[in-house]
Amino acid sequence: MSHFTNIPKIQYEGPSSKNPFAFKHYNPDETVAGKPMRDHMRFAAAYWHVMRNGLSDPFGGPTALMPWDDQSNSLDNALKRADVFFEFLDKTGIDYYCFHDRDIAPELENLAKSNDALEKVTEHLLGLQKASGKKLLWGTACLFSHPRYAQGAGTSPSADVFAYGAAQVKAAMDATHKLGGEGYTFWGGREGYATLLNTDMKRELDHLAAMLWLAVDYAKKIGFTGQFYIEPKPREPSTHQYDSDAAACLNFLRQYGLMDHFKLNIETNHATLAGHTMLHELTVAIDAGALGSIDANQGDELIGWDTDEFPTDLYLTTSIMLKVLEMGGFTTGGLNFDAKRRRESHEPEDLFHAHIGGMDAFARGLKAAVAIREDRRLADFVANRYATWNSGIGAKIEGKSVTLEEVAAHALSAGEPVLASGRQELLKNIVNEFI
Ligand code: XUL
Ligand code: CO
Repeated sequence: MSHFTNIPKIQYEGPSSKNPFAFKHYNPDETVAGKPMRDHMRFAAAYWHVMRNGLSDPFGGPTALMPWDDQSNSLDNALKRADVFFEFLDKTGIDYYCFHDRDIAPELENLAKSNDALEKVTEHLLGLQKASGKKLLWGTACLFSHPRYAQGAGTSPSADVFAYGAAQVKAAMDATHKLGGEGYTFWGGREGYATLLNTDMKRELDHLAAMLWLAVDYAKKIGFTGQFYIEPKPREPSTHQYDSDAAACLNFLRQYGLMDHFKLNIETNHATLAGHTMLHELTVAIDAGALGSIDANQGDELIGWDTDEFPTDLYLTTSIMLKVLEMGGFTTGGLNFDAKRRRESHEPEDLFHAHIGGMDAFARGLKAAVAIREDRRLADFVANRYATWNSGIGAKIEGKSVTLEEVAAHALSAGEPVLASGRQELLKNIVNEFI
């Protein structure tokens, strides 16, 4: 039975098409820079936004029409939603999805019953995956919605809450493993503090690391070889979250010896909230060899919270794809639309417009990024800008084969340095040639 009866399977019709249910730029099987577009992007749909987001905001309740959903917390309702979701994946041509345990299955009276429901839904999802060829990009546990996590999960002052969270992680990892998930994500929604007056920060961070180590060890035990990710976000819901940005996450991973086991899942709107550009966060992650995956969305400059809009900004998608190409493409990761419709876009068809727009925006970003790289003017400029490091005193400093006295002697003999222009305006003009 179809739940999106008026919506066709979305096909590529090219830039001149006026059909709102067609791709104008995303042509999944078209080869760009050596591989099909679908493999560059590895698009994923977020179960929580597509199936579970009623579109409420801090001032008003849900508006989204979900005629397939009876609004009950029953297993039956959860199973039916999964069918609808797979129809959505089929019609949009999105190859991957991501979930939290509590999006796909209900939280019931106790942990044993919730675990049981999760197993049943997982079984059902496995059947849907096999029938469709769709794949799981990553799974995760929701350790932030239930009131028990109000003071954190891994960082809770209560060891029993930690244990409950760990049990959820175990079950969510089992589900992810069963579904052949290529990754497992930790987003620490409540892993932070509201005031240091009641907080032992060092102890909380030790506990958070302990949670991650338990997961790493458990993965080995069950043979889960997927990639672990941490997703940085600076605030909201907490006042201060420990995983505040890419640099903070990397510092945490290094401090607790977890660098070999984790990569970062970088989300655009979280970068914005951290006071960084997405380009900055991606650069920090890539330079550490730790960019794993991307939560694709964008924020609103006029609203100070995590608005999770669908990515439509071509400068943004171009800069993201420049970075993805620079690192040689995704391996386990992809572009997960952690994005929701606006509250007033409440009809089911808006789900399609939203994802079509995001996919087309990334297709244009990919093509622009490939052209910018082939053109080479940007890359050559950057390489040239550092030319004084290629020989002479620069090469000696980089090679660590010089003393401070020798460097000082160089400065004395070389005289006042001559700086070349940074040419920011020219470089922006060059980027604009391709967008
Ligand atoms: C919240 C957020 C999460 C994570 C997964 O801002 O981004 O949905 O992506 O827990
Ligand atoms: Co996210």
